[in-house]
Amino acid sequence: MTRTDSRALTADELRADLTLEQLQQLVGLVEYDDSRDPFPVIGMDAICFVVGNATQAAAYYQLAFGMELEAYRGPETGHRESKSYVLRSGSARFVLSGGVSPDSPLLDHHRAHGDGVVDLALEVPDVDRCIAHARAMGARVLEEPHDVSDAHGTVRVAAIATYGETRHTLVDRSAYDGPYLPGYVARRSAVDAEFVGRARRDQPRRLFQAVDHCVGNVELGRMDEWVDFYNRVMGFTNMAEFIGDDIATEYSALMSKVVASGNHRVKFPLNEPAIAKKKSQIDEYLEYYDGAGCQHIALATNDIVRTVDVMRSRGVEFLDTPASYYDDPALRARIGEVRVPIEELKARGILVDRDEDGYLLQIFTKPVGDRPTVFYELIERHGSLGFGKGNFKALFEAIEREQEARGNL
Ligand code: TYF
Ligand code: FE
Repeated sequence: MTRTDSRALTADELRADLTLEQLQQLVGLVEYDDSRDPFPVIGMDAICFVVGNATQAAAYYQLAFGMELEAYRGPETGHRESKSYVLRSGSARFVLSGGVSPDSPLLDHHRAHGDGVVDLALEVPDVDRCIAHARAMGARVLEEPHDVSDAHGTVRVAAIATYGETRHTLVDRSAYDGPYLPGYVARRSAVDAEFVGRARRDQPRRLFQAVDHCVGNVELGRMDEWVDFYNRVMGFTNMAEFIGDDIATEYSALMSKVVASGNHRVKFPLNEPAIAKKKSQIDEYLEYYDGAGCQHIALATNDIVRTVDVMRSRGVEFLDTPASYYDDPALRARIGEVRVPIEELKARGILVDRDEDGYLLQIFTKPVGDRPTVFYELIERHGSLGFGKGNFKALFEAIEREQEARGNL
């Protein structure tokens, strides 16, 4: 069956106010035949972080990123070991966890890696089918399929290992209508509505609507192994965009390939360091994260200008782009007309790229934690299914200026 019907929407998107057309435009979905997919994926279920202080991180993501608190689990709900806050913006869900009891394993994770992504959880229609395929293809199964239930219903979950200490939890929540997962309680934002993108039309709009892609950094020479893992174990296909040897040695100091789930709802670029003139930004990440891990999360917005202005006004720092980027006649000619006057983009450092399918606007934050590891991208797509290939040079130069300021270049 070829489909782009409502079954392709996650349970959360069905509840949110996004149409399928809006989502297709935002994250670039394709039509595909799910009966031939050995590992059907509906979409991202959650991005789960371990942080040093989940209570304060939850406030940061509400105040600066305009996310809404929707669920909680912690000592007050009978879970004495750790605290977890579940935040939402459109279909994007973040879960922030921190250790409470001194023997919490989350504290060991944090000691090694600092704030980081532990789980790129996927919503799937059939957990058992995915795990059977993954196991047959040699995946490391971290959690066998099992049911978790409460008065709101039953969720079936399992987990497989990916790069570093990162995992993919697989979630079938089709028989559940409670807050996040059984064991969590509903909890609303106490912060002023001014800061939080409410779902109601008479309140301020949210700052982003979906997760566009999640990037992994892996060790030198291991990118192809992980591409192969996503191909074999999870049935992901390779997307056209990649950074090969040629670009790597010229300026980027990294190599990159992109894999995507059958419906393209989930896109995972994978980077490895390249031996280039300068110390790779990927090596800097691997050193400070103490291994492979998630490097950046791209958030899809339909108004990047407003999102950047609001986030900046709330203290989020973005990489700056030199004026020369916008004054380059070759760039001007290539990008042509875009939704926003170029002066507006220049004033904010928003990058533009165009390919045969359309264009995209994008901008990158500086690392959001203490270590030079995890950062965010904001992306507004208008047809382009790429990742901003035309911006790699300007972007990597901006990243290297930061690396240099940290004394790591
Ligand atoms: O996700 C991407 O491929 C783009 C470009 O260290 C990129 O956002 C690639 C590597 C990197 C930063 C950005
Ligand atoms: Fe990206």
